[in-house]
Amino acid sequence: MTTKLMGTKVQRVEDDRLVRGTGRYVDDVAPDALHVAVLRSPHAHARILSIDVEAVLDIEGVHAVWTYEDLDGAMAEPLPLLIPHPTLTHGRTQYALAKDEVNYVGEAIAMVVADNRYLAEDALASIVVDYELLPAVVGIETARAAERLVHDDVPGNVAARMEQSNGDAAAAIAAAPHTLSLDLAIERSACMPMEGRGVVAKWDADNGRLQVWSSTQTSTGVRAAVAAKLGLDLLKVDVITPDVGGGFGVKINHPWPEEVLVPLAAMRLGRPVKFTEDRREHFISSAHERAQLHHVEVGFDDDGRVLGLDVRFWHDHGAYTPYGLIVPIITSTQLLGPYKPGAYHVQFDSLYTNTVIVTPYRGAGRPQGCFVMERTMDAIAASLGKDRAEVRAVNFIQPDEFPYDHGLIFQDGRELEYDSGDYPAMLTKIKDLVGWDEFEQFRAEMAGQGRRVGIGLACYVEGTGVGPYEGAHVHIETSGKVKVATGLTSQGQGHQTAFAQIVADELGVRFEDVEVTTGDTRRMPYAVGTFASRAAVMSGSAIHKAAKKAKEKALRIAAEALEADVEDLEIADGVVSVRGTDASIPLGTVAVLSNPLRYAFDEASKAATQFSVGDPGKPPVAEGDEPGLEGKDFYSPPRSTFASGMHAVIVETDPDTCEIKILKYAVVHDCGHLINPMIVEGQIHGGVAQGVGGALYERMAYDESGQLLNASFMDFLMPYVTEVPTSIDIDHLETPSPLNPLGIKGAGEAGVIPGSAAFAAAIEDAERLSITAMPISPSELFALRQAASTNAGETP
Ligand code: MCN
Repeated sequence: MTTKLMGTKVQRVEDDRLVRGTGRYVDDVAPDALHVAVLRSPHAHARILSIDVEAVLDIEGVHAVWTYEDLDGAMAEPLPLLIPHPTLTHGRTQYALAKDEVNYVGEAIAMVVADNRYLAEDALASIVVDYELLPAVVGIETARAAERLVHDDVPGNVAARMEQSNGDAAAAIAAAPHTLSLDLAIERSACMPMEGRGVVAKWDADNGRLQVWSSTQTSTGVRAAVAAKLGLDLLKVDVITPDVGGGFGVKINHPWPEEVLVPLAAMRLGRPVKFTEDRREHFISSAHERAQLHHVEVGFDDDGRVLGLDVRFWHDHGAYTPYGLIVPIITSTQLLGPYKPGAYHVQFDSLYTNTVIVTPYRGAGRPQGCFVMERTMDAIAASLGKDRAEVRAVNFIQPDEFPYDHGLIFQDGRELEYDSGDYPAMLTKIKDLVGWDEFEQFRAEMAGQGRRVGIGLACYVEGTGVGPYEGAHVHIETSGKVKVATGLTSQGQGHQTAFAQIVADELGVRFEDVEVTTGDTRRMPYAVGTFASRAAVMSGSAIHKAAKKAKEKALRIAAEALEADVEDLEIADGVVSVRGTDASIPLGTVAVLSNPLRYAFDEASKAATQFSVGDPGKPPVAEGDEPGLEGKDFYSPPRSTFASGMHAVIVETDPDTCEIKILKYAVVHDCGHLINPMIVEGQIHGGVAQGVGGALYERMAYDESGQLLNASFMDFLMPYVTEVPTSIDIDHLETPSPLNPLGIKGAGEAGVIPGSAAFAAAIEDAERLSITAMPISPSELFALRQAASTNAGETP
């Protein structure tokens, strides 16, 4: 009897290899490749008057130096705008190499291909660029003021203005017994995967075939872009994503300039070519996120029930909009969290600034939305003198109200309709886990020792598993081993383990016998990518369906071989047997029987001969079946599935130094049925660590001229292990999704979403100060204390 693996803590198969240093990353591919170095703009906004590359050509070891002038065909066109939107009336994307103008420090201007990176980097110094400097637009306030423009033809620096509403929010607020206004800000930050971006290309001129290895979250997206830009047929381009040292969203944008420039160089030079991003490049030439200013108007009743909510916000989009409006659209819809907002109106402006582009970073607009809504809940509770958890509870969507339609359109263009959840049960769990009701006693004890503590709570709902589709291919070898392929990529989420669990359960094979490949267009050419916490829902469901097909075929063939009815068969540990008898056949032998050619020529066919299945010349493949023991299928959901969670944190603030210490961090999480609770908890741990970074440490410090002042790990503060909680108390709730066969919802971004909201609440509770902007540093907390005591007429 094979034990079901769904829901069990199976050890990750990836880890042994990775922790021993035997992973294979893009930079490990083609050690003999030529290297690319990119000349990047030192100015945030400038016209390029001339570029002189003459001196570079004389340098020994340099194979090529190219600027925009050397690009032709589709390569000379701007990079694609991946997700257009009707309101994105002024979308702009950059060129692979800048044409005429640069719009942020770090924008690619020229490339050198040389024997090695050292030579290529040195050669960049010999390129002479004549710039006419233009005034830079840095920060949301400057962009809004529009005294100067990022793009001459974009009035007001507004790339897009979008609004949605459900009901008449203004009227509801005007009629409400209580009202509040809040201004809330989140600063710009970015994800910092250990491995930066990277790409390698090899051109096989004899076969007209291009092979590309990319550290990407979408190998099929890169493939489509490379083929289109270089004028190649899709079937002549393979994109392989080997091990990826983290993506966290930034690697979903594609193609990066280097992702098309490196293949172009490989084709032109007939040699393997490589680009590996360094850390400084990651800071100034990949992508950032998060920066938004928000204005909230809310009307509510005596219980704290929201009657009307109006949110206006401004999104810093950086210099270009390659990924469309996904981030602000997510904020505008997902800020509603688990609540019924009464009448709702939201409007945002997506603004150009002369800074690095903005694309989704884990959480993608949700940390901002959660901050806005949870700050609003806390403000309502404070104004009514009510318990913060109680105010949340009166606003919850109730378990019997699902599916719950918010009357809005979500990021995927479909209705914002929650599929399932149980927010009251979750609130009970988080209160128990963190000790909410006992906290005042703890506060008093701490105060007795001269210590200041505070508690904060934040709730969120997260749309996960967005479409349109993912596919899977399950192939049973004659050895009985099972090879599974799905097209989306892995950056550390443990897909090889979780997907193997699904296949082992469905097929009845041993977990050890299943091997999963992701992100290789040679194995699965149709796929979308890994983002929006969609792999478990999308590929998990597709794999489940494909395994089911393979199983049905195996049972059909085995039934004929065993002269039994399909209904009487079962598969366990990779062997098909007739229930209640000794008759059985290994799946590997069924695979032999499924393929007449293999039967004739394959050594493994001996097994079939020994098994004696009747006429060896007549393969028992049912009429209409294709040869081979495999199953292929796709999954396409009707709409997103909505996971949810609640975080609570207890902090201590130092009365003298303003240091903020985490005493307890608790998480209750609902991602439907869990495939692997250990992986999900690992995802939560990583997310919480990023949430701590976003709340207390990480920000992009631009000066007025658009120079990023902290573009290194010396200056950009990422939390070390010493700054993240040593233990996180986690409890799960499983409200299955009715939208997919396994009842799952996504989990990959959840941990990061409520970080800023929960910390702001806890610090506010400890300090009795209003916290309206995150992240918050000890010196900012000190300034707030000083301002408060000055206002109160005390000596600071
Ligand atoms: N899982 C599960 N049961 C569920 C849901 C998920 O066991 N009910 C497991 C899945 O099988 C998968 C993991 O949890 O192994 C995450 O699944 P999912 O929520 O589907 O998220 P994705 O796999 O699509 O990963 C994307 C998500 C995003 S959007 C970012 S950003 C992110 C993240 O995952 N980047 C990561 N987690 C990351 N983790 C690592 N180590 N590195 C990154 O770059």
